[in-house]
Amino acid sequence: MTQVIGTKTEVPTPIDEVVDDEVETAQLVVVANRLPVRPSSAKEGDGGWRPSPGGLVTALSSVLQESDGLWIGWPGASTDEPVPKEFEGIRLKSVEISPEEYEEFYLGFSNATLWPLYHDAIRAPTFHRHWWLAYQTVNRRYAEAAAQAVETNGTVWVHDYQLQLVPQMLRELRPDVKIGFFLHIPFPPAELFMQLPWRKEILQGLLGADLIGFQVHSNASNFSRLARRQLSATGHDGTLRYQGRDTTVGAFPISVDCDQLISLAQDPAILKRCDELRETLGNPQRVLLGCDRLDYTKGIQQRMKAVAELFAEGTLVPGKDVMVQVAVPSRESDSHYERERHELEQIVSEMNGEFGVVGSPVVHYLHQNLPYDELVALYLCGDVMLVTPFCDGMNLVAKEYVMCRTNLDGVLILSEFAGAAKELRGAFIVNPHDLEGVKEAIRTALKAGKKEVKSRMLRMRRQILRRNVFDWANLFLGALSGLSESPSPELSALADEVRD
Ligand code: GDG
Repeated sequence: MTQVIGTKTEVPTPIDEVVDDEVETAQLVVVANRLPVRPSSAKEGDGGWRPSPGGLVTALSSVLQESDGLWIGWPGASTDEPVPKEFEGIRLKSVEISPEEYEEFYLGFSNATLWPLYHDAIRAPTFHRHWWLAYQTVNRRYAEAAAQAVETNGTVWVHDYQLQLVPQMLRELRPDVKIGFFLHIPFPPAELFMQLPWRKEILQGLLGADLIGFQVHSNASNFSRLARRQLSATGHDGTLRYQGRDTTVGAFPISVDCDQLISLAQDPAILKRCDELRETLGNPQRVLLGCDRLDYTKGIQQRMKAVAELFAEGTLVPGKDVMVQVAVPSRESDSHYERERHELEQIVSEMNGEFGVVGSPVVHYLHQNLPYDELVALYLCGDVMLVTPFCDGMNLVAKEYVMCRTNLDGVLILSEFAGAAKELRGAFIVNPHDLEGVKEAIRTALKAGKKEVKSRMLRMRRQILRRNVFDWANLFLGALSGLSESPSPELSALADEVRD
């Protein structure tokens, strides 16, 4: 067996040198930064492993269980426990990342270079050559793990911005394999992407895939335009030709597990919990809700300022109206995130200081990761859901809220810069940078009659119900498997549907 970890392969390696007979192989391999399991927390106290939260795990778990597939990813830094070989019917293979690589590949290049650059440069991206070196090294490790694990003529589905070089690296090692790539976050326009010193390498890395999926059509167009301009790839937005190979590019908007959300939203225990929460909040007339990872892209501060001004002008009334904001801890060692938290907490405490009364704050702020049932109970409590990111690939919180509102009540205030805004036309769409506009949308939403609220909610629910997260995964994999013959009609139809 060739030892390939950490080396750069210039010449394609023959398949039989890459596939190790003793290594477990699968026809379908998913490669993502993280494994779909996490070590139990100290509170859970059983020292075992639990499924990682999130829609991606739900979506791909069922596909992998059905096909006896394998998931490759990093188990996380917080445990010495050996990773199980299999978890809930999915075979797992871990990729090790050293503490230095965690700093440079993950916190550095992934989260301080690519994340801000791909999110409209809301914070200035940082470029360091040693971070780029670590990004290449770690991407090569994932590519090699995939090359070893996938069966001849099998399929590998690579996920997200941390692993954009994997498709090309894997292609060099395993030219027989079908490779799909899905980007969960936005792909930026040329004006921003061109800042990246390694822009050509990233584009080449992605073009190693047979199919590249984006959340919305404009992201796919940004990519195609850049590939043509920077690499002289030919073709149109749907299919690009580069170095003698075709890559299909399209929009595959991710969705949620509708059945699960509907059933949780009707679960008597969760409904009871919603009543308890309302009571604990002082039985307000209206609950405004925000629920996000604490990230500077999510526009949380701006939204709180809008709500504060509505309290100040009297549209919202302390005691009658309350805001609940859940800010899930995220990337806490990054200084941008630390600052975001401090600034947000300052705003929350100012709001409570100014408008609250003893025993009845106007903002209930939780810097916690809640159990999913509790989150659903909050979705049921929220009369006005505020989702106001400055830039967001899709935003699943918006879709989850809508799917939970089985009574067809509740209004969604949604940023036009979330991918979800392309589909959820029944929301009150806002520009989150326009504070007056956000305030006006909240005023209008609060005044909306029952009939309007119901018709908007119905419209959004119908849209989401057309394609759940399993359809998303199956559409992507179906399009990937059909590529050798002709472009899939589903792919063309989907691309037309989500075209801006
Ligand atoms: C990236 C892209 C894209 C939230 N709070 C809690 C909790 N959550 C869950 C929600 C939802 C998920 O986290 C957040 O998903 P989003 O889509 O809103 O945002 P990102 O984390 O930034 O995700 C995004 C997504 O990938 C998928 O492609 O939509 O644009 O940025 O599912 O339910 N879950 C629990 N407790 C919480 O307190 N258990």
